[in-house]
Amino acid sequence: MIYHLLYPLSDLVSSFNVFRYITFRTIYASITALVICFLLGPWLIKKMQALQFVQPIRTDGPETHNSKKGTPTMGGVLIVFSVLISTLLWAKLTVDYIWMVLFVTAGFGLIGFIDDYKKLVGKNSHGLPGKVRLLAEILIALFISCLLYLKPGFSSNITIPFFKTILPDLGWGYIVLSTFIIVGAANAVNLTDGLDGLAIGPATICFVTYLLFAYFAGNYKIATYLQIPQVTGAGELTVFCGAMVGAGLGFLWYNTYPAQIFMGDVGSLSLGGALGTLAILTKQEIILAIVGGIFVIETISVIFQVGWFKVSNGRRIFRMAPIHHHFELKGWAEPKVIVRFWIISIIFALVAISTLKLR
Ligand code: 57M
Repeated sequence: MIYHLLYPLSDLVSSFNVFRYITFRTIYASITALVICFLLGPWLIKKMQALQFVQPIRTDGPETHNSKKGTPTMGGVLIVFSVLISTLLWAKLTVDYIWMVLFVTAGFGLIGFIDDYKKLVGKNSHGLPGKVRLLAEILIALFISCLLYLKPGFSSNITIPFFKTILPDLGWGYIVLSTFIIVGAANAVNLTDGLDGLAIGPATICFVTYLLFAYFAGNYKIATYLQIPQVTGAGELTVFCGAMVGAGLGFLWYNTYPAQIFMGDVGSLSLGGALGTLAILTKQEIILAIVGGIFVIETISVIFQVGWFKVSNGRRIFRMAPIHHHFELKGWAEPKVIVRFWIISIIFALVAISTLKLR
């Protein structure tokens, strides 16, 4: 909004010319989201405590989690709120990609909010029925995927990491793939959010990576040089990613070990949904599996654990899945697991960025 209000006045006030630059607006979108988190965080923690929106702890989990009983949850409302406000303030609102990614962020956040609310108020640990939640996620992802597919000039080719010249055209199959990526990313982040800062750390690292991807895809010279798909308007998604990075750091300030608040499904689903949508809009779809490698590993650990449990009549591969619990049960202190997963996440991000140079 600030761009639309102040940039037109740059003839009168020359310093307003700065609002035309994506880099400037990205930095201030990040700072704005961070400040909102710092201002509202303490109030939200007290509010959730007063409303008794606190996390029930399952008895079948690692014993170290029992001390977490009573920790406020649904802190994801702070992430979603600060990202929405900051993006609406600093992004160019005539770019449809901004509304698409905000729609998914808010839509998945609402699904998570309803799930959390039913768990906490309904006192039933299941929340929304799994099928209903999955259907709602698929409908939102499908809507955006169809909207994108029908957008004039949209390409249904996908980018294959390491192979720049191979750009298979999936046709309407792109709608299926992008729906799968958005829903899959949301649920992968959701599974990962099982230790203090374990989801928000890697998610923030992913948003920094897609901040770069969005800027490169939206810049004709850079996209041509790197031989990546040039996506007109994708550069504005850099501002959204900046807001997400600011919100992520702001939430981490309270979610770091020992957590004062958990993000809840409202946070994990909105973060993952946004990440999946960014992968689609920037035409960097498959590389999300590398950027979000930690989320992939966590999800695969569950698939293998449950699958092996079934085929081997009750035997387990890991001491407990997702894999972060396996390391906890091996005796790693929680902060050790968390920071090591962050380090691995940074390595994944660096490898993903390096593939842009590889031809
Ligand atoms: C999402 N939720 C956390 C918090 C967070 C199929 C199976 C793998 C499903 C999985 C599951 O229940 N996943 C749900 C993970 C929960 O966190 C809440 O959920 C929100 C995210 N959606 O924001 O509100 C617990 O995680 C801990 N936590 C922190 N700090 C944080 O910042 O310590 C969360 C955020 C919180 C808190 O203890 O209560 C979760 O773990 O449930 N199930 C599991 O992950 C369970 N694994 C399991 O059953 N493994 C089995 C089979 C099914 C694979 C096996 O290995 O044999 C584990 N989780 C729990 N207990 N709670 C282990 C048992």
